[in-house]
Amino acid sequence: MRFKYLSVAAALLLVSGQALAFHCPVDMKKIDQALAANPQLSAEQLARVKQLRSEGEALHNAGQHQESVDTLGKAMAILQIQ
Ligand SMILES: [Cu+2]
Repeated sequence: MRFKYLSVAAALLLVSGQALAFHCPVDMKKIDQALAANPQLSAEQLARVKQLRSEGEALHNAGQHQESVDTLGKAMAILQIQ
């Protein structure tokens, strides 16, 4: 019985991990689109967004999807997109 619950929990974790893995490229695309639309940001903000964007991509490529989503989320907050 216990094992059954554990395997369900493990399966849910796996699914949410895969959903996150899919989430990062979507966020990166949103950031790229926002950057391409000539956002009204200071030079410092723009540099920060680009830094967060590349950090997020590196984290995603390293399999650290939650960290990637968090990092990309900070860039999206600066860009004021969701
Ligand atoms: Cu990812």
